[in-house]
Amino acid sequence: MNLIKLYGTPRSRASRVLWCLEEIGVAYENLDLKDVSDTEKENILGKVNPNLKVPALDDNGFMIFESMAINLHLAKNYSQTLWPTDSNQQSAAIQWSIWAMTEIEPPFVELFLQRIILPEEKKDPQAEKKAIETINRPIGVLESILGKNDYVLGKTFTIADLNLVSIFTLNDIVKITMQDFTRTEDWIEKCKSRPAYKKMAALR
Ligand SMILES: N[C@@H](CCC(=O)N[C@@H](CS)C(=O)NCC(=O)O)C(=O)O
Repeated sequence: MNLIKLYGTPRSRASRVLWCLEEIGVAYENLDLKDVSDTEKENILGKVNPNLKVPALDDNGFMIFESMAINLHLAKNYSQTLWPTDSNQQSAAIQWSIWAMTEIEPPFVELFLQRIILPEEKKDPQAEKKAIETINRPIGVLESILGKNDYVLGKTFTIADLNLVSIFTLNDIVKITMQDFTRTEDWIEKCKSRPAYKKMAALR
């Protein structure tokens, strides 16, 4: 029997994996771990991810952590559509997933700190300005790709879109202006209108 266990509350980066699992349609169990003690966390999560962070996945005894890596693993092993058949396209899916984590997520996290988390007296307008400048260039790169393609890798929705958009959902909270990036904005909305995304969003 297939036994996939996802560790992490839907109100965390585990939402990325929930979206992927819903796209694939495979049976899974979600262990929230929201209200567990540190000792319980160590005992339960520690066996899957010794970093004690979520998401983490137990795929029939194979333990894997890091949200993007988990999603690439799931797409590769369980989906005929999310994982491209062409080897170069597979590499491109990995490229965009790493790019999302390294070029897009950090400035969004900085903006989340500056705009949402920090108290007024700790806010740093320079850091906020820098984060916006930092993120605009890579979004421009995406904008030009989406001028040629419906989705990042071409005509169909793949794991590259899912991983990218799952990071762009941070903009639901930090709300940078997308006026120069209308194709990117439309693509984000198109991906978020998918039934699997909506199922995940309802779990949050
Ligand atoms: N790069 C990791 C980040 C994981 C991460 O920081 N997860 C947060 C929740 S969104 C967490 O587990 N925080 C708990 C902690 O830091 O103790 C990934 O994408 O999976």
